[in-house]
Amino acid sequence: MRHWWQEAVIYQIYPRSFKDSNGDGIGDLQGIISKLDHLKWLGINVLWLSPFYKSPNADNGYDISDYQNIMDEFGTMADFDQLLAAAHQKGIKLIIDLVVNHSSDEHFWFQESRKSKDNPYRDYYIWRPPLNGHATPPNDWISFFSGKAWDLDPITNEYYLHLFAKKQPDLNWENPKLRQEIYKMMHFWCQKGVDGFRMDVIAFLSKDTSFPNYAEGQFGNLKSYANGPRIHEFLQEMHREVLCKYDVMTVGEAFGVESHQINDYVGKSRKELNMCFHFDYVGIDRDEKNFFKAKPNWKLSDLKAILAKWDVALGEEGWNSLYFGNHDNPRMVSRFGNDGAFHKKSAKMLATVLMTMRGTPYIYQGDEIGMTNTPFHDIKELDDIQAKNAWQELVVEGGADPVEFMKDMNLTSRDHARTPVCWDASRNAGFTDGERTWLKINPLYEKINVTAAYEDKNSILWYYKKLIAFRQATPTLIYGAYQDIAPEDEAIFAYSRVLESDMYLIIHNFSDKITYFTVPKESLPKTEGIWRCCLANYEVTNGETQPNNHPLEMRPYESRVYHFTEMNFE
Ligand code: TEU
Ligand code: CA
Repeated sequence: MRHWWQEAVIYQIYPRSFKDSNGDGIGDLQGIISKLDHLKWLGINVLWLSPFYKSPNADNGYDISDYQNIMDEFGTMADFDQLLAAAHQKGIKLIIDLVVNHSSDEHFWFQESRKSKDNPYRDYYIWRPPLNGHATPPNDWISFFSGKAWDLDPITNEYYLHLFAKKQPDLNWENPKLRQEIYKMMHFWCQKGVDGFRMDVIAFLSKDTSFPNYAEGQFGNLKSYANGPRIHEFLQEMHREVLCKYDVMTVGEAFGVESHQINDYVGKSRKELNMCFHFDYVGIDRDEKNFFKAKPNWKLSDLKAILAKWDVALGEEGWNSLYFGNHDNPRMVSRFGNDGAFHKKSAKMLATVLMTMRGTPYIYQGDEIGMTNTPFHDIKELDDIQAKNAWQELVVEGGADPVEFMKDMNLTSRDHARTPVCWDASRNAGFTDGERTWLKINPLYEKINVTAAYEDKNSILWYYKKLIAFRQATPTLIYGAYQDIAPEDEAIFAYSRVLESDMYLIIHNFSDKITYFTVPKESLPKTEGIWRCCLANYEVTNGETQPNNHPLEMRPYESRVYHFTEMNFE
C-alpha cells in the first residue's frame, strides 16, 4: 500500500529564524503565515515546525516548559490555529515536533518533582542517589552539551539525569503515568488537526535502569543511551493509544540507531513509526575524536556507501527520510557542495540528489535559495548552547586555542542553519522591520535572498520548484528500486531508479573538475530504447543526450536525470 507521506516533499521551518512579523527580531507564527504562499508556490506538501511551545529557550524551544501552550515570542494559540487552518486551506499539511525525551526544568512536573522524594511527580524524572553517599554521580555518562549527564539537586541531594543541557531533565518513561500524560498531550494536538510528529531523539526514551557505565569503543555513549530495553514497547503503546486513531505521519530522529536496527522502528508490521532520520553521515566530515572539528577530506565513496547501506537495510519493509541539512547542521551547500565558484551549480546538484533518491525528501528552510554558512568571528556571535558550553569546557577551562575553536565553529556550528532566512536585499534581509535580529544575518543576503531568487528564472529556487513538481509526478523516482552503479568513483555519483519497466539514470559530478563517466554496460537495459535527458542543472544539447554509447562529459557539479523509453517496433 502507498501512503501520502511517501509521496510528500517536506519543508522544515525553524520558527525563530523564519520570519519576524512584529519587529522584535525573532521569527514568529504570524511571520510563517505571511510566507505560506512561498511554500505553496514551491509545491511542498508538508510543513514541519520545530518547537513553538512555551520554553525558557535554553535550547531554543527543545526545552519545553508547557507542551500545550505557545512560546511568548512566537504568538498565541489563536495564531497557531490560524496557521494550521491557513496551511490546510492551501493544501499543506503540518507536522509538529514532539520533544518527550526531556522537558525543561521549568516545566511544572519538574518543579514539583524536585521538591521532595515523595512528591507525586518525583517519578516523572530520573533520580538517583549519589554513589557511596558521596557527591559521585551514578555513572560516567556525559551530556551532549558538555559536562556530566547528571546534576546533583541540593533540595533532595539526589542526581537527575539530563542527556542534554542541565535545563533539560530526562523524563522517566518507566512511569506509566508520565506516558499517559504524553499521550493525552498528543491527542490534544491531533484533535486540533495536526498531521503528524517529528520525534526528537526518539531512540533515547527507554534507558537501561541499571545505568551502567559507557560501553567500550567508538560511540559507546550512544550505545548506552539508544535503543533501550523497552523502546519498542513504548513506541507500540504510543501507536496503540494515539497514532493509530488519526491519519498522521511520524518521523523519528533516530540518533543512535544503526541500519540493522531500523526496521524494528519503521517496519510495516511494527506499528511504531513511519520513517526515521538516520545519523550515519552527520559525522562523515568530522574528526573521529572531536565532533566540533571538521574533516574536510571526506570521501564521496563513503557517503555513497552509507546511502546505499540504508536503502538496502530499509528494503521493502521500511521507508527512508532524505535530508542534507536541518537546524542542527551547517548549511548543506557549504558542507557537501561548493559555496564559492560553484555555489549555484552545486546547490542545484544536491537538490537533485535529494529529490531523486528513494524515500521522503526534507528541505530545510533557506536551502531552496542556497543559503550558505555564515562567518562567525567571535564566540559572542554564536547563540547555540552546544557551542557555548563547548567553548566553556574546551577553551575557558581546558585551555584550547580560541582561534582554532572558532575556525572549527565556522565549519561545524549548528548556528549556520539558524541565521535568519534572507527574504530580500533590504536591511536585515527583510527578516524583520526591527533594528536587531536574535542571530546575525548572513552577510551574503544582498545576493542570496528569496526576492532575488524569484526574479531570476535560472535561480536555485526555480530549479527546486521544477524538481519538486517533477518528483511528485514521477512514481519511479519515489518508489523505484535504487542502485548505485559506480560505488567506487570519488567524483561521480550515479544510480538507477527502476519501477517495473520504467527506468531513470541519474548522474552527478561531485567535483569542481570536468569528469568523464561511462555507464557500465551491465547497468544499461537489455532492450533497445531511447534515452532522454529530462532534467539537468546545465544546458544539455542534443548530441550529449545519449548516456549509453560513449563517455559522458560531466561538468563541475553537473547533475543529469535520464529517462529510458523502450523502442516501439510495431
Ligand atoms: O538533536 C539531537 C542531538 O543530539 C543533536 O543536538 C546533536 O547533538 C547535533 O545534531 C550535533 O550537532 C535534537 C534536536 O534536533 C536538537 O536541536 C536538540 O538540541 C536536541 O535534540 C535536544 O532536544
Ligand atoms: Ca517576532
